[in-house]
Amino acid sequence: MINNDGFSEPVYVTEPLLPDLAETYSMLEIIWQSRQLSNNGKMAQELERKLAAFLGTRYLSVFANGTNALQIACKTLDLSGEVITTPFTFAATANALAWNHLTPVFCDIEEATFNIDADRIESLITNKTTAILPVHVFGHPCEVEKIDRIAARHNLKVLYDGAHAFGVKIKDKPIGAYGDITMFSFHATKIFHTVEGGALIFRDQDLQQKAKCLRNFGLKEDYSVDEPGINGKLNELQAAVGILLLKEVEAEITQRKYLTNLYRQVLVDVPGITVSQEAEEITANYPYFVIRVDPAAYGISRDELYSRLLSFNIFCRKYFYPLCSNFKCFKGLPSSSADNLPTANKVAESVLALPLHGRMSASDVQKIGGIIREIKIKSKSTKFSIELGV
Ligand code: T4K
Repeated sequence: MINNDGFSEPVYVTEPLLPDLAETYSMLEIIWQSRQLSNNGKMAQELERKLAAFLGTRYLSVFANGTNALQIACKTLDLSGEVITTPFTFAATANALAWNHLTPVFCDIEEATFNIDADRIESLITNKTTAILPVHVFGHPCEVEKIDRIAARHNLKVLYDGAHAFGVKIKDKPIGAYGDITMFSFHATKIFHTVEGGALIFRDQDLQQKAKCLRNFGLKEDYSVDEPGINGKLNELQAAVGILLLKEVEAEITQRKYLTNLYRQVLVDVPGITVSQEAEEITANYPYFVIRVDPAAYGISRDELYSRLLSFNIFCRKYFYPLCSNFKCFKGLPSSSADNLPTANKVAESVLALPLHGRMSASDVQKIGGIIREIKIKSKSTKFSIELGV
């Protein structure tokens, strides 16, 4: 039994946006009649056209998932040796490099945005460096102009991991307009999704043609293969989900913006809790609501808050803890040392993503904020105790 003040049903960090079921059946009927289930069928092509228009680009292709899209992007850009990236990201970013036999070189992050610290990138460049792989963490744009200038000076490629950045703009310029390639994830937990899926936006048509060939085993028109590719195709059923959800995504972002601002209001004066503020000149997409917990001022640690919230049926996520640089497979790298990454290590110990999705109501957010405030008040007493009512 849960505390009376908690939720009777679990509240998860996110919940997927779902297409209208009747419309989904209609799309399935079209697919059933065509019997084309995969291999760049009509639904996948229509989704690509619609997404290109929505995201303001000419060169967009869809893939089986975001990780697979990143792996294909590395091959498309002919990367080798070392790639400078951030440790404060989902495992997929560094893993995609490792799967291409590339060495991630971890760069520290900015405390304010959680993004790669562009001012530290140049000191990590060696004669083995071929690219920079920054992540627009939680949809907040990196210092794209600075990064693109560094890349131009050192003749490096720039591959952006924009898994969280769907629809984000900088001064009305689409986020995919920067760098050589930008990846978006269409996983079910994202604001726009195709159940599993992803996309790449390319600087030019040549890169797009190469990636499309690699997505289909590397097969050329005569069915020969020059460069071994992989199976990275998005199937027709998933593309249909994407076509339907594209109509819903603006409403989803609007509701998330409303809830985000509400969270900010409810939590802004809770000692020890830091909330993000609206960034200037950015069209944001509100994929996550991430707070930072300062144990000295809040009374308990991030990990204790995470556990206490579970007892109220609130399931948060510690995005992104542990850092990629602290994973067993990357820990031995020289750039993984804690001395090289002081800010990233500090931030990873304090972040907590609270539930945020378009099916939540204002009262859900007020209730979660109220519980976090109440935990703080109770933690003032020397011996912390909350009546769990179990
Ligand atoms: N780069 C970055 C920066 C990324 O964040 C990601 C993925 C990638 C690259 C790779 O893109 P993909 O290859 O995934 O396209 C989730 C997602 O699986 C992952 O896509 C995402 N980032 C990451 C940040 O979050 P988990 O392990 O936290 O997901 P999970 O299963 O715990 O889901 C979170 C909550 O969502 C659950 O508590 C309940 C809810 N949920 C989840 C699913 C899958 C549902 O209600 N229904 C569902 O179907 O990784």
